[in-house]
Amino acid sequence: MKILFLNGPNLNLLGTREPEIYGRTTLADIEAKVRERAAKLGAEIAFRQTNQEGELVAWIQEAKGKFDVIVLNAAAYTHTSVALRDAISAVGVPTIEIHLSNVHAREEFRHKSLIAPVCRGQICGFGANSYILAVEAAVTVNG
Ligand code: CA2
Repeated sequence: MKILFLNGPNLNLLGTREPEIYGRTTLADIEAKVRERAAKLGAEIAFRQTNQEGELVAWIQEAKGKFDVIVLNAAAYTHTSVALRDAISAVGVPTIEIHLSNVHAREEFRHKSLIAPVCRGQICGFGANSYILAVEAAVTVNG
């Protein structure tokens, strides 16, 4: 089982800014926790971050045949990107949408996810633990 974790814009700032919303854990800390949990469950992972929408699209396309599941925190592109939605839909690799914060309890523009309809499910609101829950969901995504 191979899981591709993709992180979108500004998530490289985690732990350094707005700790009241996003906590003090850095993306590197999250990656370490994900690797630990994945190893216990016998899953292999790749963990990437980019600020560019097109790079996320390219990584989703390249995942076909290489990864069993994509776990995607598309950050702000969640709410805006038809390109990401089309890529997820076209490639057909089961994709789990995740967020640190509970997007439904925040500003109205965060309530709408353009990618949710083409994802297997959504995990949000559990801080860094959303990523660990996603590892658990990913290993059972095909039954
Ligand atoms: O809660 C999440 O994981 C989000 O995907 C985070 C995005 C936001 O646009 C989504 O609505 C929900 C924002 C990521 C920005 O991360 C920062 C981290 C530290 C300081 C500033 C931004």
